[in-house]
Amino acid sequence: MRLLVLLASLLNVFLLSVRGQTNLTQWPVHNTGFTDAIQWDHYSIIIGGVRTFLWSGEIHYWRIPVPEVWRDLLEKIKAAGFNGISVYAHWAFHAPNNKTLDFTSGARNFEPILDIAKEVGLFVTMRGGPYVNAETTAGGFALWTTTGAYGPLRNNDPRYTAAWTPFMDEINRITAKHQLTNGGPIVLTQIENEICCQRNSDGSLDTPVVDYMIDLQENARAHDVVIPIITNAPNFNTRSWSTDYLPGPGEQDIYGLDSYPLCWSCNLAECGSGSASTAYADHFDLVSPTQPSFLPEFQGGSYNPWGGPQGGCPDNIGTNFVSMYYRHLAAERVTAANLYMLFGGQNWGGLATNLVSTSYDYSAPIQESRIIADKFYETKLIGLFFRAAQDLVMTDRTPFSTAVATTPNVGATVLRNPETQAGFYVARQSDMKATTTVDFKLNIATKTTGNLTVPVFGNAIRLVGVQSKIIVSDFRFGNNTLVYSTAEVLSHSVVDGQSILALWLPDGEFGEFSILGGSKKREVISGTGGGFHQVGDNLVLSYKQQTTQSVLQFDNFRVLLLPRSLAYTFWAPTLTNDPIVTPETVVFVNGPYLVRSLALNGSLVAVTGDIANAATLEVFAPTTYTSLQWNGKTLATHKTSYGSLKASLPKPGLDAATLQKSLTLSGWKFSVALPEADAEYDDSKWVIADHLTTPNPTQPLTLPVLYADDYGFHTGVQIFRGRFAGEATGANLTVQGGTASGWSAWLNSDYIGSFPGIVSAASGALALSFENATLVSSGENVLTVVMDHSGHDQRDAALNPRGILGATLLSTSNTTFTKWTIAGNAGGESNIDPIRGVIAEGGLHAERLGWHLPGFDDSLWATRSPSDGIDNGTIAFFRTTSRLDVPIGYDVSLEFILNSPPGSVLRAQLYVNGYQYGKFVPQIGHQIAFPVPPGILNVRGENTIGLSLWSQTAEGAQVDVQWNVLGVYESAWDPGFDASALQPGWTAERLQFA
Ligand code: IPT
Repeated sequence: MRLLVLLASLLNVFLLSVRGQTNLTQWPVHNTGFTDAIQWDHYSIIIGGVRTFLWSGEIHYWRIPVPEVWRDLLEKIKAAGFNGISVYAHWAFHAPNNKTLDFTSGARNFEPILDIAKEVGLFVTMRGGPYVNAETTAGGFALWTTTGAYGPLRNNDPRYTAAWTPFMDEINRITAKHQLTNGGPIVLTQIENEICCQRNSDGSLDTPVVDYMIDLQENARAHDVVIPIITNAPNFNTRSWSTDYLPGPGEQDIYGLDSYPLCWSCNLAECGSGSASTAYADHFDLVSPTQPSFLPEFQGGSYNPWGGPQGGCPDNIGTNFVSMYYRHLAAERVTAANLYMLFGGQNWGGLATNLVSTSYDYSAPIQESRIIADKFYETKLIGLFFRAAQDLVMTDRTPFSTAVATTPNVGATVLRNPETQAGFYVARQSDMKATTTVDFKLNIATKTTGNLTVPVFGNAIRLVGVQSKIIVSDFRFGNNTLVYSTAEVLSHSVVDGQSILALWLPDGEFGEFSILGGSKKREVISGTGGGFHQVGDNLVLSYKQQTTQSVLQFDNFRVLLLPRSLAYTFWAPTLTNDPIVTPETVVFVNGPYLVRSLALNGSLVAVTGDIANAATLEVFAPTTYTSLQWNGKTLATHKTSYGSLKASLPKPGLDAATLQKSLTLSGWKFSVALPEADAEYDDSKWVIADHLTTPNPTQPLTLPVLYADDYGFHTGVQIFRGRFAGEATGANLTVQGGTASGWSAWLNSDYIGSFPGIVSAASGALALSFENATLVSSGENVLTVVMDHSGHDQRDAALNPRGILGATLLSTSNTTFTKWTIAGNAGGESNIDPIRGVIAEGGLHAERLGWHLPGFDDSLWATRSPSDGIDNGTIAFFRTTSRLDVPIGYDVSLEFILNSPPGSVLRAQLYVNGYQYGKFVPQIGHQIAFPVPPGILNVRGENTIGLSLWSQTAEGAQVDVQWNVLGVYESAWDPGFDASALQPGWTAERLQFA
């Protein structure tokens, strides 16, 4: 069977070269064999019989663990012209131990994100794992698999198979329930993530991996998942799992390539040679010619490494990147792509792998604070175009060439629809990183009007540095055709049976378009026009884009000319929730910061959305509609001379500066929080670390084994207490908490030293002297080691141990440790707080006893603020409450800013209503701003704020904690929902974890 498929595809490739690029019947149409609701071929994915440009963005429900917020995000995604989202699951998030699977508590029930996607009108690509990578701890592996007891992971080892099977059973049950054929939004599902490789370097099959992929595929099919299974290759070289390339077992339905041309973090040193290639078309022609050119991950931004700049690297990954690289996808004939990330969110609790800090903003189009700004708007320009350019779903390609442009070092890739001959000239400078401004004309071939050099009359097309433009030819909209347009198409809509075409240009640039068959009517009904020219039967308009909108009326359609500044706040909401958008369902709106929805109701046009400032709302609705409603309020509406409806949206009553003034953090309470350092501390309920062997492939330097994972603690701070009796002058300790982690040690309550942490090493080794500590004359001494845990490594490095690798006493009389005990998160794998989950907290005294939780009684604590801090090498905890009263009708983006005096060496963790939403380590890095979403924060109610403060020097430490208002929006989305179910409070059960 496989052989036949291979022969068929080879024959097709052969036919392609013999017959040229315009033969329509040469490419086979595939399906999974279980349904034809989703098909695919060389050109595109065909959903319900309709060829679709799948333009999607990645969002992780576990990085925004508040289901109510998912709607806000998905509405923003839809508004930017996307028709899909892609969702990684997270095995560790659902599986606190190897007997429990939780798909019901809080955000662990992720079915609402699927329901909301369906309601909003977005397809879903489900990427269930079991491995996901994603800069999350252990790449998403259930943390109990990191011990080594399940083998090296990601192969056919029966121990590993038995571990993942129940999780994937459930993922696939949910996937099947919500797949397209059952009325749901899921159209694709991915198994595993970037797994390499189908073959060994000598070409033989890598059977353990191949069998694993077969098992994963069979698991999906056994649960009636009938949609295509996709695979994502990490780079151009692995070439695995494609049915078109060296066929063999373990292949998936649709091959995809992940690509981050500017690297995936702003640490450019990570950019190996080759990762910067963007020659996707050649790659897909080689590896998956009978399948659509598909990027399951394409750079949406880049993650924030420890020590990197706050907010990722917006400099090289902003609007210019969007303009150049998202258009380049089209140039490479890509018709399915997913931006990783579209919304990043946060590594709250212990979610981060040790590469990254709390922020997973990713410089993504939607910021971690949920704010949308220029990058989002620039992405919207291309998203609306992909949605509107129906002929782009089937094109043949002529590679980039400067021959089509009249200026050196400028060129275009030409895409042509073999059925309609519609052309897409993706123009750019030869050097994608060139920063010069160039003007050029383009030599185009049109079906209707022959060869032309455009613009014919007006000023040349301009590219300002890293910028690309898609110049269309024979572009169909409604019953009309543009012969060409040097201004870019934004969208088109059909209202009262007449098309409206929206074109945009950077403010002040020149555009020209030609109307096939001309138009008797050529009326400038608003704003300015330009020069009209009759060319044969066609009518050409040449114009300079003003900073205002122009509206032009032709015989049977209307054109809006928009400058980029207004195109940013131009919206094209749809009247149905079909992700495949037809122009009849689109209504144009301009003005607001965000438009979420539009409905036609009686004579009312009901628009919902958000504004931060006064705006003018304009809607291009059918003539029978006479008034506008904004977020439920009917507005004084007037009809413009050209028939649109307009109304003023007054400046919202609340603004960021006013809210900022009303927010204070005061009334802090304080407690010391390191009683464990005392030799007398009762740790009789702690786990005794007495293992003399470990399943971990890395063997310890000394015994007993002090790997925390071997004792059921996988995340957060861990505390180790080693006892000894007798003479010793110091200790040699090697402690591994992951890169950027650190540790400190105390002997009988005396602080004896710290490893402050560095980004380049996962462990720190110190020879600590007992010189400044007091040993007991008789009885036991206790050495207490507190280790910060920055997360488990990814991929096969997930097994790298965390904990003490080696501990020896410096003693002339051979004194040795007699007993070790370990404390980690309260309850370990027993999951005592299923809502926040085992990943949420660590083993600090304050965490174990639940001091960070709402409802803990701190009335007997002293009054002291974190900015007063602590004055020796110890750990303390601060608590306060803060009430927010954000008025109904407003959404807010709030964050906490943490600061410390220069030179501070400390580790602080911020807790909001029991959730750890910030790790502040000034000696390592950048991050001082910690946004917290509604639902974690009560925007109408009381908030319990906690701060753990661990001084890593004998001098003590201070941290200043402040509110910061990032944005205030009058909004249709309500952040003030009741989130009490997500914020379980303190119970006396916590007392047992002392
Ligand atoms: C790619 C991973 O698939 C994804 O999970 C995430 O880790 C991303 O990188 C970086 O943010 S792997 C990369 C080598 C392309």
